[in-house]
Amino acid sequence: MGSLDIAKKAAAFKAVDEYVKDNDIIGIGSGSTIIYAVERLAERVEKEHLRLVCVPTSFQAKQLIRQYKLTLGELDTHPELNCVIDGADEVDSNMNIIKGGGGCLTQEKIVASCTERLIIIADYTKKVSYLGEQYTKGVPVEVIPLAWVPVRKKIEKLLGGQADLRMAKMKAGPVITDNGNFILDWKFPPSEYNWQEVNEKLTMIPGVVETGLFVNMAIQVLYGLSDGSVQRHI
Ligand code: ABF
Repeated sequence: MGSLDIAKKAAAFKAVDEYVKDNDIIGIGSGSTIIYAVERLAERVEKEHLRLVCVPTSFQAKQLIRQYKLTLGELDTHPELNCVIDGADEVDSNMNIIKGGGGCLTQEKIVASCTERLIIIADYTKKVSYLGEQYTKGVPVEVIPLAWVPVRKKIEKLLGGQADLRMAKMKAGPVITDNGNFILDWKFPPSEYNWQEVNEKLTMIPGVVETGLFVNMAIQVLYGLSDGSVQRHI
């Protein structure tokens, strides 16, 4: 196993061991790190006979829950979650987070809003002092398809930078989210941002569904290191 995977697994296992208990309703994030969390949940269910309900944040998460034979729940029946475990693309020193590199930002944010305990799991490369330091793809913004051009123009006029339509591999067409929408990746100019304000400005634009900026949402970020140890954000 490579050092990145050792780090992802360490963070994921730690989160499940520390934050999950019997009878919990757990939100399951998306991405590659979350796969290790689901693996650990399944191990604990088998060994400790935990009774858990898992609420997915994406099609991928739903498939994982099924694959590992965990109990699948939904927000209709479980609108309050004991905790949500999810990954991230980048986390700054104030725990402002960019998510949505994998395209699942809207459902991830909805599910995260249904708990008081959003726990982010990430490998050590995701920890930065300011957003944009390492992750150069920008802030993902999910948009209603018919609005993508006006939304792009408005973002660029309001905030500067460049908002690019995310394309599928081989430029086969735009990436379509689980909700049937497009994604603009807003490459923001270097500046000192108030990310809460930026998020509000973006979400006020008609046609914007949600952004990948998670501000004041996570209560903890666990960073896995290459030696298998885990560093806490706070
Ligand atoms: C999801 O998966 C996303 O919000 C984020 O874009 C990505 C992180 O993936 P990984 O765990 O593979 O780095 O959590």
